[in-house]
Amino acid sequence: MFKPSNLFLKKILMKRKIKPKKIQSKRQKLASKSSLFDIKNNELLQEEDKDEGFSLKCSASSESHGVQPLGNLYFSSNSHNSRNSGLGNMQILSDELVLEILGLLEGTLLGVLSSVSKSLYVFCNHEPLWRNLVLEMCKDGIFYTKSWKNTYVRGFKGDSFEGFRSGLKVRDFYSDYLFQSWLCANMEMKSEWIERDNIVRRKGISVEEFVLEFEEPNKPVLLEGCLDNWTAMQKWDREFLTELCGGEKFAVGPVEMNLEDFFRYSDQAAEERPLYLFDPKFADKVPQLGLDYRVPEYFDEDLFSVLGTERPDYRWIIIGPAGSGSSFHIDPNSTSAWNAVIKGSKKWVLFPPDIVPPGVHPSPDGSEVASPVSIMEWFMNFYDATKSFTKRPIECVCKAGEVIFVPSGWWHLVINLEDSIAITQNYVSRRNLLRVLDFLKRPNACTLVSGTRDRVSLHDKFKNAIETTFPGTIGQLEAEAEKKRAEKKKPTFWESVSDSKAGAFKFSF
Ligand SMILES: O=C(O)CCC(=O)C(=O)O
Repeated sequence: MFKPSNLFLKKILMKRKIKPKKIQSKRQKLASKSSLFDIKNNELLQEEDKDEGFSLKCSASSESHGVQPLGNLYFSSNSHNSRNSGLGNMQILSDELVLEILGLLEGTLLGVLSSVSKSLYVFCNHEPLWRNLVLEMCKDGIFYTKSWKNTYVRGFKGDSFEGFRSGLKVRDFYSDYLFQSWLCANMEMKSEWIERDNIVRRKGISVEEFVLEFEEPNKPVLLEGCLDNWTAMQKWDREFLTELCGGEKFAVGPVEMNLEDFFRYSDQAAEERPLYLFDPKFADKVPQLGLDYRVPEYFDEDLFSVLGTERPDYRWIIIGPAGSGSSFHIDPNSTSAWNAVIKGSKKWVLFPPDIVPPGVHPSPDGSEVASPVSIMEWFMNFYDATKSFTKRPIECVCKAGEVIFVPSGWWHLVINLEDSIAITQNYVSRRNLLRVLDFLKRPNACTLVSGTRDRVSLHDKFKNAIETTFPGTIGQLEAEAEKKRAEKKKPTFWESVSDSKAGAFKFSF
């Protein structure tokens, strides 16, 4: 079916002197915003809304191979899209489908196919295809150089391989999907996405205040000044960590990398979803890492510890380049979390449990709570929508030395604004114990529970261990919760004296 691009619609509507309505999908919206992209000058020219411009990173790669957004096709003199002619019968497939098919091929075949036509050259050089090949091939170490394709070929040819010369530019290739992918990898965060800061900040509050104001009502807070005594704050930087950890390998997505290799990758990474080091076993691997920080006193209660070595994963070291981060998700097992920034800074966007962020579609059974949309794509296509929400998200930039409290069930998205190092821990305290037990008891616990192999029996094991270690606690919490529920239901004085339907007093004389 012919789908007119947004720019095309705009032109027709302008001719008819009708203002275009917001009829476009989010992806089309992006395509229209960037439809005046001048690929030669690497700059975005704005037609109308000056504030809607994007700027590219200084390091922006020229590996776009000349791909332009579809809207530009309507400015071209010959209306020829080499994307289609070079795909032959495959041109009816969407870009995503073409890439999915190419994703079934191994590197040599991709290389051969890339010489068949200009179009296949562009598709076969799509970096995520090569990234997947490298990640599949090198489970235990990656020597990243220049690009994923380069890294793949170097893996076979060895150090003598000097690398590809810069890529070819293809004329008249228009594709919103490939253009957006390149743009997301190479654009800067806009200042308006970073600036909004409406989180409550506290310094030096007591544990009781924290519990009363934030943990009990399940509200986020940014805590300042509670990492001052951390050795990690003074010592941790990439040189120190590389030296301390030696050749030890850490979990980086589906692979394991040592820090030297990971930092080499970080320095060159320019992609939509940069690799992120996220390791739950860091303190077993390098015990000194676990000794260089101390859990802030607000989070001392850690009820999962009653399970000893059988507890689900609960703490992670997180290291990533600017642009890396975590797309929208809810934390595992209904736990709450704290996240302490040691180096760098992180932009946070949080939505309460009753509001699903725009662009996120959790599965009905709750087993899939992660967002398929990349972080950059979310900011480009969905951030604006939150401006009209009556309940706007909580936002902030968490800097080195600061800790954010992420309450149970809150959706959150995080992007590193600089190269960052952080520690995060998920925990259960008396304030969220009942929520966690409820979660572990759900009928589909085998798909919901995470961080442990023993998903189905975790509920019973945890409940029994709590009963043994803190007898009566669960019963007491249940009684308190019941009392609160009853209080909520109890009519207020005004409700009891007024007729809610008529809005008039019940008194009669
Ligand atoms: O990327 C980050 O630092 C945030 C991590 C996070 O959201 C999490 O651990 O749930």
